[in-house]
Amino acid sequence: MRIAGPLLVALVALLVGLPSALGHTDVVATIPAEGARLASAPAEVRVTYGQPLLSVEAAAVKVEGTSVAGRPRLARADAGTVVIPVVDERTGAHAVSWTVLAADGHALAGTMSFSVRGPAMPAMLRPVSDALLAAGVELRAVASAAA
Ligand SMILES: [Cu+2]
Repeated sequence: MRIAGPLLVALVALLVGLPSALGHTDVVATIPAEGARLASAPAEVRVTYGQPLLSVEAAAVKVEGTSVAGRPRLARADAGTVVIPVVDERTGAHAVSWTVLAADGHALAGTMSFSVRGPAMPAMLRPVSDALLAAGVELRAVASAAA
């Protein structure tokens, strides 16, 4: 049986086009970006898909296994964006994971990570340095009283 050329082309185009037409959406961006190194913890994590989602089934942000995330939701102005509040400011590696329902009803899971390095060393060490200075002053006072 001979299939007419134009019909064959149309059939192939339809079959090739099907997966993307029926396929679910992908992550197009996250805030913070994957691998980002931040000076302080973000107020929230955003994961944006290329198409609107039905719902957020679950989401977590963990630092050394401890959850720092609040209740996740879809952004009011953009049903393609998952918003995960960060309610506990911690330094270190932040592991983000989520499961959403795409518009086609498929559950999509994803992960990403970023890190928070916290304040610079001098600021962190300032209280220690102040305490050492105060201790030094006390030691001198004791030494002069003993002399
Ligand atoms: Cu799908």
